[in-house]
Amino acid sequence: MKRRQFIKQGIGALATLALGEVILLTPDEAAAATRRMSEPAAPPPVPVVDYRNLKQVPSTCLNCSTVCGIVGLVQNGELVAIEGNPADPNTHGTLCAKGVGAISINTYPERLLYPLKRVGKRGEGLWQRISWDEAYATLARRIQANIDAGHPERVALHQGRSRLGAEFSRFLNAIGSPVSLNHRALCSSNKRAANYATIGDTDWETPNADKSRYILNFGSNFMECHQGSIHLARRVAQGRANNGAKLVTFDVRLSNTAGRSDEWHAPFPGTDGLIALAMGHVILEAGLHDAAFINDWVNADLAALRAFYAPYTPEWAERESGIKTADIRRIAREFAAAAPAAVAFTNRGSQAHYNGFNNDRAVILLNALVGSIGQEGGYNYMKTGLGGFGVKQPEPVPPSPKIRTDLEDPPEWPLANRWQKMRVGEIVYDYLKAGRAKLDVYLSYTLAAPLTWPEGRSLAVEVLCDETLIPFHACSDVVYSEMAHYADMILPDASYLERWGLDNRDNYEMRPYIALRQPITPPPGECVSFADVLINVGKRLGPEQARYFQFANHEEFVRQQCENIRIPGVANAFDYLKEHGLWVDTAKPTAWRTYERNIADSELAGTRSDEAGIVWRTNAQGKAVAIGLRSGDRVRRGFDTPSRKFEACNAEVAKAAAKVGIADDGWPHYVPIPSHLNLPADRLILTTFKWNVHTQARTAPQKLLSEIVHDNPLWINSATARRHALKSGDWVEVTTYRPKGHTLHPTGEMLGRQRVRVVVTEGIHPRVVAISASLGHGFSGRASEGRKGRRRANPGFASPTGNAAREDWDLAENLWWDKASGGRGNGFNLNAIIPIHPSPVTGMQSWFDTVCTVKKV
Ligand SMILES: Nc1nc2c(c(=O)[nH]1)N[C@H]1C(S)=C(S)[C@@H](COP(=O)(O)OP(=O)(O)OC[C@H]3O[C@@H](n4cnc5c(=O)[nH]c(N)nc54)[C@H](O)[C@@H]3O)O[C@H]1N2
Ligand SMILES: Nc1nc2c(c(=O)[nH]1)N[C@H]1C(S)=C(S)[C@@H](COP(=O)(O)OP(=O)(O)OC[C@H]3O[C@@H](n4cnc5c(=O)[nH]c(N)nc54)[C@H](O)[C@@H]3O)O[C@H]1N2
Ligand code: SF4
Ligand SMILES: [Mo]
Repeated sequence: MKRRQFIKQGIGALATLALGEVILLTPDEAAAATRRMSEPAAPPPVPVVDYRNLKQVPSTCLNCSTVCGIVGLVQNGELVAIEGNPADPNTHGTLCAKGVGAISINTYPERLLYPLKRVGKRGEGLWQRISWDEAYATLARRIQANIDAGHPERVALHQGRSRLGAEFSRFLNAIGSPVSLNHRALCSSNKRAANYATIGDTDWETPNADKSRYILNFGSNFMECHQGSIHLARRVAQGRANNGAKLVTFDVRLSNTAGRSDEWHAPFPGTDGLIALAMGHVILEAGLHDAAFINDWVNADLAALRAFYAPYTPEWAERESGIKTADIRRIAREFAAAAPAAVAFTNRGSQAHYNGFNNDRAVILLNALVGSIGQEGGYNYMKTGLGGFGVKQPEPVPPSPKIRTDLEDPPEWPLANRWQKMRVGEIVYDYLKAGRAKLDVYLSYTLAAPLTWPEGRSLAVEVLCDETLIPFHACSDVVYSEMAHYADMILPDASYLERWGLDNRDNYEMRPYIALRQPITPPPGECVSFADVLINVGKRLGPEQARYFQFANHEEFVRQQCENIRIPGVANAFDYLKEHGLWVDTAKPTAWRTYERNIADSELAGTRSDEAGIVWRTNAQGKAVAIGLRSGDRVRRGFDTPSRKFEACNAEVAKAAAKVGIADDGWPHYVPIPSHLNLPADRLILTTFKWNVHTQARTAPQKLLSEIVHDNPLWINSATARRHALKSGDWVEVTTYRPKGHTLHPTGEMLGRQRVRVVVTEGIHPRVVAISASLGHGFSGRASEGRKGRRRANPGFASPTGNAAREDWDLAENLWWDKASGGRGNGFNLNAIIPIHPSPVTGMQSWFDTVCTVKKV
C-alpha cells in the first residue's frame, strides 16, 4: 500500500507525470480514479472559431486506408476543423464522417504524451516516465546486440496500415532483418493475389462506375468502407444518375451498400465464386461473350473456356448459394448486354474466405468474358505506387537482407510473398508460440492485435505477455491501447495529422497522382513520429548502420524522396506538395486499355520474340522478362503476366498449389469450404463487418465517432431468432469451432465461447450471424471504453500552444452511453473466438467462414 502512494493513477494523470515518476495505467484504475474525483471543475471555455481567418494546411487523411486529400483549418496553432481537398481527383473534396471526426484524436485528453518504460510485470500497467534519450539508447542497444550476435532477424517490425513502407524497409534493410510483418493477410491478400494472377498489374481494381451501365458487386460495402470508398460511392451515384446504371449487390447482410442497391442478394457465405462461374456459364451458353477480346487477350481459347465453365450450371450454384437460377441467368444476361460498360468487382465479402482467391478470380474473369477489361464503364486498373514519379530511397540505399524466417515467409503459403510481401500475419503469434522463429526485439506500430487479430484477446495476448517468446516489445501508439498495455516501452506517436509522409492510390480518373501528408499542427507533449524514432535510433547504431540515417529528421527524408519529382513549371516539388497537398500528372495518358498500347520500335532493340509471340528482354540481372506481345508487325504491351495475356488459367498457381500438396489445374474452380460441408442444422456462420463511422481499432477513441456508433449487437435473422426464442436485446452465448481443410489447426474442435447481445433483423442470411469490428475496447481512454468521469485535477492536455490546458467536458460529463449512467456501453469484440484460419496457397485469413452455434442465456 505504501508503494502505491507514490504511484500516480489513471490516464488523466499522464499529463503531469514528471520524468522518472511512476504511473499505474489499467482501465479499472483509470475509471476508479476518475470516479473518485469529487472536486467540481467548471466546463472549459469553448474557443470561438473565426472561420474567416483560419490557416489552411493541405494533407492526406489516414483515418482509414482510402487516403483522401484533406485541408486542416488551424486557429492559433490548434486544429479546429478538417475539410476535403477539392484538388483530390478521387474525392473532389468530399470527406466521410471519419475524415471530419478525426479532429478529436488531436485533442483527446488521454493521448500518450511521454515515452514510458514498464516497471511492473508485463501487462500489469505500471509505467515510469523516461526521456527520449533513454528510449533511443535502449532501443539502439538491444537492436545492436542482435546485429552483433549475427541475428538481425530477431528484430521484427510489425505494422498495421502505416503508409510508411519506404521508411520501414530502409530501417530493416539497414539492420539486416527481413522480418517486416504486416496486416495484409488479415485484409486483402486474396484480392491482391487474384488481381496479380489474372491481370498481373495491380493490387486493386478501379471500377469505372460513373461511365458504367451495370455494376455487379460481390461483397464490397463501398458505401461504408472499401479502399476507395468515397471515390467509388460518388461515381456509382453518378453512373446511376447519368447512365441509369443498375447496382446489384451480393452480401450475406443488408449492408448500407446492399440497402442502397437496385437489388440485394444474400448468398450462403463463400459461394460468390460459384455464382460468378454460373453467370459465366450462362454468358457462354447464350453466346453473349466478347469473342474478339477472348481471342486476342485471354490465355485460353473459347473451347477451353467452354469446357471449364460447362459443369458450373446455375442450378448447381442455386443449390450451394441459395441464389435462384432465374436470378443468376437474368443478371448474367443483363450484365453481358450492358458490356463493355459493365463492371463486376469484389472486396472482402468475396475474398476473405477459404476459397476467396478463386472467388475473386472468377469475378474478374466475368469481365474478361464480356470484354469490359480496361473499357470506359468497365473493369479498370492502374499502376499505383510512388516509383513512377521518380520517388527513390535517398542515397546510400541499404541492400535487402538475404536471410528469411518462417515468420515473414512461411513456406506453407507459397503465394503469400510472390507478387508483393503480403505475409501471413495471422500466424505470427502461433508460430512464435510453436518456436518456429525466435525474436528478441518486437516493434509494433498502428497495430491493435488484441482487438483486430483472429484469436486476438486469446492467443495474441498470451504470446504478447510471454517474455520468453517476446523478450522486448516497444509499441508506438497515440493512446494507451491494449497493444501498448502489453509492451515494455511505449513510444508516444504523432497522429497522422501531425506527421510527414508520401502517399497515393489508384485515381478513378485514371491518371497517376502523388500526395503529401504533413503536420497540420505539431504533436502534443513529447510525442514523436515513429519515422523520426527510427531515424534517431538508426543514428545511434554502429557506423555500418548509422550511415543510412543521416537525416536531420523525417521531414528531411521526405524532402529528399521528392528530389526527382518533376512538376512542370515548378522549381521544387516538395514545396509544391506542401502548398497544394497533391499533384495529378495530367500529362500522362489516361490508363484505358493499357494492354493495347504499342511498344515503340526504339524500345525493342535487343529483344527477341518466341513462337507464342511473347517479346522478351534480358534485364540488368541477366534474367529474361516478358515485356509485350507481337501481333502482326506491332508489339503491344499486353498484361503484366507471364503470357502477357489476361490469365484465365494460371500455371504458376497450379505449381504453387502442387508444392504444398494441393491438386489445382490453375483455373479458378469453385472450392467448397471444408468446414461448411454437411453443416449440422444448428450451426451458423459467424461473419464480421465494418461500420461507416469506424475504422478497425483506431477510431473508438475519437469521441465524435463513438458517439454515433458505440454498440454492436450480433445480427441474427428473425427466423433463426424465432427458433431460439430470441428478441432484440436478449443475450446469447456464441460458441465457435476451428476450421477444417488445408489450413492451420484444422481440427474442427471448439475454440471458445463469448456472451453478446443480439439484434433481430430480416436483413441477414438465416444461416449467418454478424458482428461489427471496431468496438469493445478495454483500453484507450474514456471515449473508447465508454466510461465518463472527471480527469484528476491537473493541468490536463498539453496543447501545442500551451495556453489551453483543458479537460474535455464531454468525456467528463456528457458521455451518455456509459453503462453506469444507463447507456448501452461500448460494444463487443469477438475476435478472441474467431479462429486463425489462413486460406490455402495465399495465406489470407478466412474471416467470414467461422462455424458457430448460439444459445440463449
Ligand atoms: N468505414 C470504414 N472504412 C474502411 C475501413 C473501416 O474499418 N471502416 N477499413 C478499410 C480497410 S483496411 C478495408 S480492408 C476495407 C474493407 O472494405 P469492405 O471489404 O467493403 O468491408 P468489410 O466490412 O470488411 O466486408 C464487406 C462485406 O462482406 C460481407 N460478407 C461476408 N461474407 C460474405 C460472403 O460470403 N459473400 C458476400 N457477397 N459478402 C459477404 C459482410 O457482410 C460485409 O458487409 O475498408 C477500408 N475502409
Ligand atoms: N473482426 C474483425 N477483425 C478484423 C477485421 C474485420 O472486418 N473484422 N478487419 C481486418 C482488417 S481488413 C484489417 S486491415 C485489420 C487492421 O488491424 P490493425 O492493423 O490492427 O489496424 P488498426 O485497428 O487500425 O490499428 C489500430 C491501432 O493503431 C493505433 N493507432 C491509431 N492511430 C495511430 C497513429 O497515428 N500512430 C500509431 N503509432 N498508432 C496509431 C490505435 O490506437 C490502435 O491501437 O483488422 C482486421 N481485423
Ligand atoms: S474515407 Fe474517410 S476516413 Fe477514409 S481516408 Fe477518406 S476521409 Fe479519411
Ligand atoms: Mo483492411
